[in-house]
Amino acid sequence: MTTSATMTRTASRPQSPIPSEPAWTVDAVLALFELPFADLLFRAQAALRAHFDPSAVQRSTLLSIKTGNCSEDCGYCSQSKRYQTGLETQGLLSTEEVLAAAKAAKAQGAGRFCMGAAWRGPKEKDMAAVAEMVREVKALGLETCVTLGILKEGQAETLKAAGLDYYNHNLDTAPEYYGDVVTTHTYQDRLDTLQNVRAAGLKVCSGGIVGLGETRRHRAGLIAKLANLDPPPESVPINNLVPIPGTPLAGSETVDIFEFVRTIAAARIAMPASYVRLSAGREQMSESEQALCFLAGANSIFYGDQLLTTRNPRVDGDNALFEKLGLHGV
Ligand code: SAM
Ligand code: DTB
Ligand code: SF4
Repeated sequence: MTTSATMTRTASRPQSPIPSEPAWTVDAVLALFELPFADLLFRAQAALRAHFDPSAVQRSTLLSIKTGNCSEDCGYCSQSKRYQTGLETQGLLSTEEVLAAAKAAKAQGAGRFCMGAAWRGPKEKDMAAVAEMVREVKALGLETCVTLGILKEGQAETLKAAGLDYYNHNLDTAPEYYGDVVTTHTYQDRLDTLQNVRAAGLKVCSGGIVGLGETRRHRAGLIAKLANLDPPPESVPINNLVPIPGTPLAGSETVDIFEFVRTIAAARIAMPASYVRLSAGREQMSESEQALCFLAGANSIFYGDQLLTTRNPRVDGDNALFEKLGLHGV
């Protein structure tokens, strides 16, 4: 090929890449919500089966490594210092305390151990301690996840170097509703942290909450936003609000269980290759309601008697439910 031919070809290319259309519009996700329930669940099961063993459920155990006294004003959260929730606060746990909990989680069958801190974001002085926890939990043979809030430049890399697998940072709701839920940080802050996490080579865990007083369109907007991340999060926790007395959103209207199941199904269809986690709120659900969530494509749970500051179903109850449904934990 001659030089001039090469040059002609190069010159005919667009100067900058054409931005690709988002894969999912809010209207397209909304159309999923509006399908007849059986059609929606059928499509969700098909999406699950195209990518996963439909009987395998990923299990993560949570531990709050620093509890309460948080500067942020997230309107659903027991841990904000702005609300009188009666929560007992606790400074950063020692690595020994964390390791004891991680060993117990492993013995119960968890595959991943998730450590959560009630921070706006970690201070530099906290990073060495958290990195040590990650290193030692990883050495037990568990996958590691932390959720520490907004990360500054370089912090995601420090966590990656310590052996971190996943960083959890939820978008929580649609962009246009976020300001009704939190005012002390922005949606863009959340997106920037997810970008830092990705750039450091970590896997992303990001989802949201149903029951914050949002509309169906907001729920569709959250899912579209998550699905259009490039790539989508590997793990998508869908939380049902656990109402915390004393928080501004505690009195939000409860979302009907079928609407919650529809949210799970829409997440499964829009992000077919991601783990969709039936997250907070399981304690308030019957076995049949949880079974519907699994039929709708949920293939991950929080496993262990405690979430961060609230209760989760007991492990023996979960084991019995898995037995009845023919599910197996991974
Ligand atoms: N401070 C960090 C942050 O905000 O990212 C990490 C911990 S924060 C408690 C993690 C997530 O837990 C929130 O983004 C939210 O999705 C979920 N969450 C907190 N309180 C909840 C509640 N009462 N009901 C349901 N989900 C809740
Ligand atoms: C997520 O999406 N849910 C978890 C985890 N990521 C950190 C937290 C749920 C918290 C529920 C309320 C509580 O126990 O404080
Ligand atoms: Fe703090 Fe996280 Fe709770 Fe918001 S959700 S108040 S940042 S602990």
